[in-house]
Amino acid sequence: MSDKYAPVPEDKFSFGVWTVGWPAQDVFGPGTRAPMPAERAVRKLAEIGAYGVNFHDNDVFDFDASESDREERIGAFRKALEETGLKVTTATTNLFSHPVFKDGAFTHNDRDVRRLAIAKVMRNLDLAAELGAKVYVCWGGREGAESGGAKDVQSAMARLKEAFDVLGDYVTERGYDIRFAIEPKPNEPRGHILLPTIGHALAFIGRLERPELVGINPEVGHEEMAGLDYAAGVRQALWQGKLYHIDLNGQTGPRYDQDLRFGAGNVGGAFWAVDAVEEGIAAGQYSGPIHFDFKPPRTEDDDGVWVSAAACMRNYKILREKVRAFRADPEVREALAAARVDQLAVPTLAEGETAADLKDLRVDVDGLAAKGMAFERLDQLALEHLYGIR
Ligand SMILES: [Mn+2]
Repeated sequence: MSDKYAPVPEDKFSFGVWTVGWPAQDVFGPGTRAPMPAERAVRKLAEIGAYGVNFHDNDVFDFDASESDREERIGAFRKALEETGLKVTTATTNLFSHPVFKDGAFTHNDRDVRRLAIAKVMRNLDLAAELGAKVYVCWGGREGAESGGAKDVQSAMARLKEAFDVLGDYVTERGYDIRFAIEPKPNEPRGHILLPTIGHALAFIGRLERPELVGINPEVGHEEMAGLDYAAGVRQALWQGKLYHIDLNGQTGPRYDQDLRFGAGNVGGAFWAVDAVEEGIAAGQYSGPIHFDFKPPRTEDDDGVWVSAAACMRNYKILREKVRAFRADPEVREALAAARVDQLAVPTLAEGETAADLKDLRVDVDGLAAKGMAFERLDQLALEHLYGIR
């Protein structure tokens, strides 16, 4: 459709190959759709207007592919990329599907599995660099446990740090222009996952030998599964210079990982997510792709897959328009000022003041306490923009 919500390359919309390619198997039943080779995902995504893709090694070739099969599958993937002009914005490793990773990868209790995991990432980093990926996502899907005694968490953190340090050395020695983005998730498939939230991941990165090489890839649904505010997490990551990638999708509150198309589920959260991401882009703090990591529901056939993928991009552009209109609305600006939002940017102490200057502070406590914050008017304006009546 050629309308103002149709995707254009400047939007930098990208998708995981595994999103549209998911055959829709779940805990209660087998897949309802045919497996999709990576090259078909690339061609169809290009057709609906995407800019780029992210891929796991095993989205392209099987875990146990022979060398010749691996080369053949990569060749078909590369050919589709070249013919469509789709970019590889991002790459990642499947460290969770094969039974060998049942207890995780970098933090598996068995050292041999940990060594295998690091080697698997290094091999796909070579391919990622060759295909032009700038970000390497690390989702520790099975780095965790179901029970308290199963995992020595302090040792697990040390092994996680070791893995990121080794991988940081590897990309540096190879001269790859690649940075890592840790993707937090609180649970599923493990009962509890290490680095469960944006905050845990940001704190962990500070302990690494090359922290500048590692940021985060926050996912809407993963934060909302933990009852957290995605937009606030994105903004803290921006403030810390650590938003290296984003995974957008939809979620309805704390429950299983729904992976709905972006814009579905928590609609208000999606509005503020776009507001936060666009703020980062405008400030030059985020320049990565607008990436979608969702799953077309098991109810959908192949047509439904592409309807839901196109809807992710369309919903982002609809919400971006609404966010821009909200920010440009004179009444909103007035409401923001009335709510004293702008005053938070003013340092609490004046230049030259020290803590001592606050010792004998006198303020009008009763007056300040009595004054309303006027947030309801501000939020109603946001809702009216979102509801489409302003
Ligand atoms: Mn994700």
